[in-house]
Amino acid sequence: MVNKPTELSLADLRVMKSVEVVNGYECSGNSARAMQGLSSNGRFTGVRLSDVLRRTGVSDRAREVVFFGADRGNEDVVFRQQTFKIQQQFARSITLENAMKPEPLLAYALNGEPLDRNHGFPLRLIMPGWYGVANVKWLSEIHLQEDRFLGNFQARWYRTMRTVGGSGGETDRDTQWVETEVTRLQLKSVIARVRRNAGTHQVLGFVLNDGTPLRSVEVKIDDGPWQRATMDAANTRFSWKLFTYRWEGATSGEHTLVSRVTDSNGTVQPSAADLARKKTFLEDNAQFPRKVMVS
Ligand SMILES: Nc1nc2c(c(=O)[nH]1)N[C@H]1C(S)=C(S)[C@@H](COP(=O)(O)O)O[C@H]1N2
Ligand SMILES: [Mo]
Repeated sequence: MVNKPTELSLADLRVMKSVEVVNGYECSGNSARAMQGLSSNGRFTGVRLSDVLRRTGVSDRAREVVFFGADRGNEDVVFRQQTFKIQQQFARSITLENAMKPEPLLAYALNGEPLDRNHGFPLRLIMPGWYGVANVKWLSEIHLQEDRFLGNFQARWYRTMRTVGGSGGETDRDTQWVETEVTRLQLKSVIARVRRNAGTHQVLGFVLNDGTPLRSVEVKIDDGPWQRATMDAANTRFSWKLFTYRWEGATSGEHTLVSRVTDSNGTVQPSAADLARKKTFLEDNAQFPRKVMVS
């Protein structure tokens, strides 16, 4: 559903107007319980997706923009009682409305260097403020269509199931199950490091979110009060947002440290207990208590 189906080389894209974004994201599977550390931050360079779409022209009926990676594999798909082995290309979709916003980027460079193979050479989609999975690597095709895209990585693997209402009991008639796609980063902060610093201790961490301005980040030590942390002046809207907290008078022995972030809408990072009704493991943005030994 474009007016002019177009093939673009990397050289064609490199002569278009380039933009940069410092973008932090994490894998939606990242959590204190399972896999840890699947997050990063970098400066991506590329062209605006909206510029490319304007160049091809978009039909009035198009609603959905689908991004295909070059990687593919076989997957068993159950339809009613039948199982099919189907070939799936990695693919994700966004609405045309989101595609025409200024943020989405077709990126060919990371930190001033051409993307390397692991990070999606030659080209990847960058969706600032969204979970890792949205950032399709090894981009080979962009497809516009009217209907929703139902591929595995959109409709099946990357979704979250939670209960609302009722007692939360899984068969309680008053309890509703809500299923949602994994899209924008849920508000999260993590303590990443503690270091000794001239008689005090410095606690360092980062925040990831959808780009909403932040109100505060607080740190709690053992059973003490929440104390305000300091945001790094170099943080930008879609970067990971670094913070530090000066920990005075740490006594030797083991301590538990945790952080929590609040955004300007008043949304507060949940505790693990607050997330009890999220039944699937993706999008775990719970506060993350960490133990540290002071010698
Ligand atoms: N083509 C393609 N793109 C992909 C994936 C993939 O398997 N194939 N994985 C996604 C997921 S789940 C994540 S978390 C990010 C990881 O990006 P990184 O390798 O730059 O950290 O890439 C996303 N883009
Ligand atoms: Mo991921």
